[in-house]
Amino acid sequence: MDDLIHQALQTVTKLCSEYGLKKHHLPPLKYDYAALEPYIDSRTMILHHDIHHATYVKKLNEILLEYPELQIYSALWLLCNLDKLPESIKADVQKFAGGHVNHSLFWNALKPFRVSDPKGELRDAINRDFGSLVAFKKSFEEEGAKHFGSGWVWLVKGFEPDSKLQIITTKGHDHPLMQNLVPILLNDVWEHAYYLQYESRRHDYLKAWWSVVDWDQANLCYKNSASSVNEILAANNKQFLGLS
Ligand code: MN3
Repeated sequence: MDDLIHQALQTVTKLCSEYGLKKHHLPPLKYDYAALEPYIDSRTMILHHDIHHATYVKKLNEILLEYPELQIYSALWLLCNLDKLPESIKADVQKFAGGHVNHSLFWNALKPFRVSDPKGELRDAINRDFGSLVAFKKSFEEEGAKHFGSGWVWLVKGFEPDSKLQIITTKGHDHPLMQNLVPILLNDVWEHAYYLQYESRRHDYLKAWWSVVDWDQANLCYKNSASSVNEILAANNKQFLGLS
């Protein structure tokens, strides 16, 4: 019996160290704060990454302190499973997990060096569904500019292999997977993303932003071969737990 208890304790300890009490972390930027200038200034980058994004991560971890059973899930899983969370934390998890997920994607969608246009399959799909890259960019800017209040503008696709590309906007920090759509490219239209440099000229920011878009990253997202939200979330949880 003692052996059994000992074994059980060992298993629990192992599971806790492997799966439990995981914290969410602010991912470091892969480039300097000033690297995206003159399109995005360093002061905006410092505030955006080190204050705004860092606060979302801190708040998310604070909420989850009381809920060890939720600490084995990635922020994306939590965001896409709000209906499984206690009512009292649902709204805050939506804000802070969403903020963490979207900003992590956003930093990765940018790159400081001279960018080229989209290539291969993504370029073909853009031409097929929007007519041309120029027409796509114009629509993306327009949707981003007219979105009311804080939110994000996205290029997305469905899970079906022949699904068309679409431009959507989401409120707050909501994410396309919440409506069964796969994100390919995103831009932040919260005022904190542009106001220091562009003031109320959101459209100017949206236009300038193309100069720092990492199309290789968008291409990778386009090629995402997952067949369902659950498949993406399972892979994301594994990554969060360090199992992949
Ligand atoms: Mn932001």
